[in-house]
Amino acid sequence: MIPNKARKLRDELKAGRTVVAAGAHDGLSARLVEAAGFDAVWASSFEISTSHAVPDASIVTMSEYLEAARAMNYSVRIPIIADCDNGFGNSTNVSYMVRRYELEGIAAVCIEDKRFPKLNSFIGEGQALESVEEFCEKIKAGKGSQQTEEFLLIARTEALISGRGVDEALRRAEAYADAGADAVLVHSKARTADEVLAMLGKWDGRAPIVVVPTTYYESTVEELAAAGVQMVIYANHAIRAAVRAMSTTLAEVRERGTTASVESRIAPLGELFELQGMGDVGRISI
Ligand code: SPV
Ligand code: MG
Repeated sequence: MIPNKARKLRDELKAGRTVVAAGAHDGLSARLVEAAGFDAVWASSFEISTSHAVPDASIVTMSEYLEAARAMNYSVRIPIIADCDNGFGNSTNVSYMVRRYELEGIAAVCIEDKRFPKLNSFIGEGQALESVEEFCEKIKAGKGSQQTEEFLLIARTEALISGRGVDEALRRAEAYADAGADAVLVHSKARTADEVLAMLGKWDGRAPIVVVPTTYYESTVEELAAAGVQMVIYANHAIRAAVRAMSTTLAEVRERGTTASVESRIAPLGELFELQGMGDVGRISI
């Protein structure tokens, strides 16, 4: 039976559990996220852009993002939360986007209030945001377009990222929840969780709060959950680990003219066959 992943995600949030997700960019990385025991996969625009070797700057198209999310969804049983930048345009684009992602079995989409073309949140200062009204129209358009009641739309505010402060983040989060968002992602690039915790201290719980502790990495899931966070996303660690491992290995092989010194450090072929699911096709003999 095809699992209802959106229902699963929705039920976990409703039950008050803290969902822990990790970023991925393809079927393999999604499968590794699942194997490590995460509750959900974040189909990260940063990771998918990096995997195409292009900037995370609205360069990858919706079709390419969707194709990557489909590959992830096919390879795991846990829900996919698709990072959809700012919805690829206006309310009409968001409506179309929601229909396409939902049809492919993606559990949730996340749209952010930055203006198109967006830049990754860690680039520059004071990126331009859409008005609250404009962004609420997008949320309403997205929610009005979904065909099932389970599908989730997460609204992300970049108020803290763009230096507008906790009160503006709170004002936007409240408006987005009232416009129908199923959860609100409050992003921050501060070195500590202080501004996120300040915002949470004023939050009345009208929707679950999602955070991405890339820069405040000393905060644990336990601490964030105790402050009321309902979803923690480790957005980019898989691809950062992969880049370091790939470049170190390739440099060593090129320098030494043999793979002998790296063999014990890299995954054996059998492990990759397991990840492929080759066991379903034929006997693994390596
Ligand atoms: C992503 O993973 O693409 C995100 C999170 O949007 S961040 O890179 O922190 O903006
Ligand atoms: Mg992104």
